[in-house]
Amino acid sequence: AKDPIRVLVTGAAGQIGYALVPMVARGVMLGADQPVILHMLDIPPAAEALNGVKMELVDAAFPLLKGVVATTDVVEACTGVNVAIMVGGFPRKEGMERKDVMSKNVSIYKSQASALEKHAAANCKVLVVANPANTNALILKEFAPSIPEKNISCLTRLDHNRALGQVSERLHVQVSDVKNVIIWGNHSSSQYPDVNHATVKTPAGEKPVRELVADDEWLNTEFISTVQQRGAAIIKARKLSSALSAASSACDHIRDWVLGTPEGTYVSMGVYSDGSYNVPAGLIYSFPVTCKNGEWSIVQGLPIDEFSRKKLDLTAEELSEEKALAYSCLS
Ligand code: NAX
Repeated sequence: AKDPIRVLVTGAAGQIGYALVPMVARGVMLGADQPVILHMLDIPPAAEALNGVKMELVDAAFPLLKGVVATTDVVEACTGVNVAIMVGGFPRKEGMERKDVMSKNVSIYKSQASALEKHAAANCKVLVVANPANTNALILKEFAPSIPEKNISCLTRLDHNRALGQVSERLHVQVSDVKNVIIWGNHSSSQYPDVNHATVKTPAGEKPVRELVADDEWLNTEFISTVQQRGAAIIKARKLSSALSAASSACDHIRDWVLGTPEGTYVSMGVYSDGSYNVPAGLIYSFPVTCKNGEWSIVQGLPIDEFSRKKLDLTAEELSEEKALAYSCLS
């Protein structure tokens, strides 16, 4: 039997945490034959609720779940973890300045970076979900210099999956037959959902999404804004932000990263830019990637038209501004 993998979920008493931990315990993230030990972190005001989640995990009698650590101590939470899903953060409340929210998250991600750096297993893979996800991941990277930058990422897979979902609804095809949409840039409304390289599996072979939709106007306007604004639409409908789809997408992100992407398929991940596609180096930016042997690589050589170029640059500018704001919170 395989040795258990230790998975940290921060913010585990929150709504994404509540959807995510049972998925991890059922093998949705790391495979149906992979035992796991869950480490759950939250802050003291949520300690009792966190313990309630632990009770439910025990009650669910998951065969793959070999242990549960539920704690408000960041060192205990980070010790020995192989995978860290950072869902905890400071939410933006009505009337709050962007800078105040940034400042709270910078201090959270700075201290959690240090704890991970000192106490996580070597080669721990980190996924930041909490907003501002790209910039929180960047702060984490800066304050955990001994964690390889290849091991730090942020979640844009939910946006990617939303784009697949929109194409599938529009064309009345199975979502599993749609692939290679791309989310470029920030996990915010400046992101660019790009279908220029996306295809659909049909009985006559793979066809470009642009050819099948045959409505460039829709693809260049409504499709993009629907994906960009989907988070807000969920809040309006549910009076709560996306949780099950965020949790499921976090599982997809880690599963593909650890176990690999299927041949010919790419997915979107927020990763440290090396300057590919003329995106400024030193930002955590969402790119198309493929994964093999536990490592992602950015898909190279995709042609970028003028329309796309502008959108890639716009979301990069927003990320540069966020980065500057985050750094101004440090001084
Ligand atoms: P909740 O407010 O339900 O849960 C957040 C939890 O984090 C709470 O239990 C809170 O006590 C805890 N927490 C706060 N500070 C902490 C700290 N320093 N250490 C550990 N835990 C801490 O929010 P939820 O709906 O679960 O969303 C969590 C985060 O995901 C938010 O930042 C949200 O904006 C972000 N999202 C990111 C998405 C993405 O695709 N990247 C999509 C979904 C979601 O909006």
